[in-house]
Amino acid sequence: MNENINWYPGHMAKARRQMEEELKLVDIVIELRDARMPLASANPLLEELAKNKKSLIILNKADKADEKENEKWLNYFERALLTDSLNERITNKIVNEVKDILKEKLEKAKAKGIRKKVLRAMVVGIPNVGKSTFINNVVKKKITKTENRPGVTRNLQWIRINEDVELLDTPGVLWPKLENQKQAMILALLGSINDEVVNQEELVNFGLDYIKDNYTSLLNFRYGVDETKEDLINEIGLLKGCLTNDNKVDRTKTIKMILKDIRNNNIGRITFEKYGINQ
Ligand SMILES: Nc1nc2c(ncn2[C@@H]2O[C@H](COP(=O)(O)OP(=O)(O)OP(=O)(O)O)[C@@H](O)[C@H]2O)c(=O)[nH]1
Ligand SMILES: [Mg+2]
Repeated sequence: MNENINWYPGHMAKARRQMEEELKLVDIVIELRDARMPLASANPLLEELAKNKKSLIILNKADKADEKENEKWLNYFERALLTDSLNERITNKIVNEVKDILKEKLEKAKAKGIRKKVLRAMVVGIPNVGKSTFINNVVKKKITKTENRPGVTRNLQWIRINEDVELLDTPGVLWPKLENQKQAMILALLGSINDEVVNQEELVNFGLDYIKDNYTSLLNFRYGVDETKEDLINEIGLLKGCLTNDNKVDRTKTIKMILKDIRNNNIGRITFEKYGINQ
């Protein structure tokens, strides 16, 4: 079994302190989660941070998740939106929702004769959930750096959407101890934990087992594999011709390929935490 998975490098602790400092300037916290893991991608540190603030949950990468599950999760949360920050135009949806949540505050300020102030939203979430992509989409410019690996953003950065809304991009943060190791595996599987701290073979087997049990036939469609076989990595390696020079299955290469397929949705739209199970 994997050693306990944990990933809390120094830059995350630093980012958390900086976010706490910025919090007093902020009207609302926009928490990005991954629609494929709406609970595992919730960060308890961030919930604590935002507890006295207005907040909005965004289930991002909705295009990668199971559509039926998306609808169920959307109903589960009191205030949430589904987004595809890569392909959808989300500016109006986000700005309108933020203004609606802050309506009372804006009206009070107006009643007191205070000039409408700039609304400030802090965008937070675990690594690689799509915070910087989300912000670029909302502001319709490529301002922040994005990449498909965790830990890309290292500094806090304020970005103006228009004359009345500003967004703060923040580095992805996890928390010092991942208590729930099943959720830690899901986080690692979907790319929010550095691959170097997790046994990749166990990770891929965990993913294959889940897909086989919850989305029967998808593995067969993708690889032509018999899902009842014991060692699926070996079977898939054989079928895809992932072989070493002496014609044995190249496990490392096969594992990398499957992991990429899972993360890039090549197997299908899969939600790794189904609504109503284990919560
Ligand atoms: N399909 C899809 N891909 C997305 C979406 N949002 C972000 N991505 C991709 O996810 C990867 C990570 O995006 P980033 O915006 O860098 O994520 P981040 O949360 O800022 O990551 P850190 O700064 O490392 O914490 C990139 O390859 C994006 O293109 C989405 O809604 N759908
Ligand atoms: Mg980022």
